[in-house]
Amino acid sequence: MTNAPQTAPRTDWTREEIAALFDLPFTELVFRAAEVHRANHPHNEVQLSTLLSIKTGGCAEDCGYCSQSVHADSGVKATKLMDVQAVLQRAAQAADQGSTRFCMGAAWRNPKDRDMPAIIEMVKGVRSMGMETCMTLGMLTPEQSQMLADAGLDYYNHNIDTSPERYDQVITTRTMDDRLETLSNVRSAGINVCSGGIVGMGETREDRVGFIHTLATLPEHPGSVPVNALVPVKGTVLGDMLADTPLAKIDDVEFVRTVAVARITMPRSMVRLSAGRESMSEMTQAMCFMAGANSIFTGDKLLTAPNAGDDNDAAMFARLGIKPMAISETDAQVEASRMPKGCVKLEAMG
Ligand code: SAM
Ligand code: DTB
Ligand code: SF4
Repeated sequence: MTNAPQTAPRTDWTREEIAALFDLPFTELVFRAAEVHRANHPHNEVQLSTLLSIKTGGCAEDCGYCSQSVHADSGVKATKLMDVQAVLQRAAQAADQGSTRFCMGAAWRNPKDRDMPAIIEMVKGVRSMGMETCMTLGMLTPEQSQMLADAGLDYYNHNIDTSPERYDQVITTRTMDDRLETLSNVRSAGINVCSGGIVGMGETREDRVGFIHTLATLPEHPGSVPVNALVPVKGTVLGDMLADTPLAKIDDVEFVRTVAVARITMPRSMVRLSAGRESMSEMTQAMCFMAGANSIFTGDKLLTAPNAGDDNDAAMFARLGIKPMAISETDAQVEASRMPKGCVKLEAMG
């Protein structure tokens, strides 16, 4: 970190202010984002999270980007909820590879009460390995949020995905307000919120402004903000739309701008360069790190889509001089206070 004063988070951003950030000359925007990043986070350090799909496919929701929806013709097979021991084995492998957060995702509209005991065992088991835990299971009731909080869940991922105006063109089986209600339930239970969305779904600049505005004006900024680049999957509404209209694709400069605006408006949050890195050039990823992205998903696979892979990431980190972030830094300070005594801090990726 630099000696520059840390930027106090503001939750009163206006759309005009956010639009004006997007409109800045590119190098000015990235420069400002880098300043905010350095004042609030260790620079040249990127946090590593690992994803595991604990229940794949067969989801009743109709999210237009998702390979796991029953409404898509993507060829993804539906599976049952994984066995707890199998999940813990995968978490141990991730810890060995230097990952500090283990994110477990289920293709559900919401978890059923009968699923909760296994889910809770997964949270407790992963925490006992000294990793941070994250789950993304769809909508949660206040009671389910409290059960997960009591089990020690560190983060809950629940994305708002796009602007309020565009939401019903992407998903019709739930509303943005449903999404915000779950975020409120999670926050009230004392779990850290992880919420972001997807860019490159054919949305307008105004939608990207609305997307960031919604996140940056939540009662508290999410601890983590995943910025996904759409992975266009054949057989999904949006994957097929983009294949037919390539001009609707987002360009790399606009993607980096979105990361930079997220960094400036939510200075203390971890901004995660999430899905879509597999087809992103190293230079675009480097620009995202410059613009304040400080977290990635590691490994060869996201939930169903390919990811960059540990070897490629280790080589990229070496070339860029980036170090994996230890668990004790930045937002992990919050969870560190909740870690069971005697937990060992993880060594960085070798
Ligand atoms: N079912 C839960 C839910 O929707 O909240 C959890 C899993 S869901 C796959 C998690 C997030 O992954 C979505 O909210 C979306 O932002 C992201 N995602 C899904 N498919 C994607 C794709 N093809 N490209 C980029 N991001 C995607
Ligand atoms: C998030 O924002 N991105 C991750 C995580 N949260 C769960 C998921 C990305 C999924 C990419 C498409 C797939 O693997 O199917
Ligand atoms: Fe289901 Fe989540 Fe995919 Fe939507 S994004 S279809 S809720 S798994």
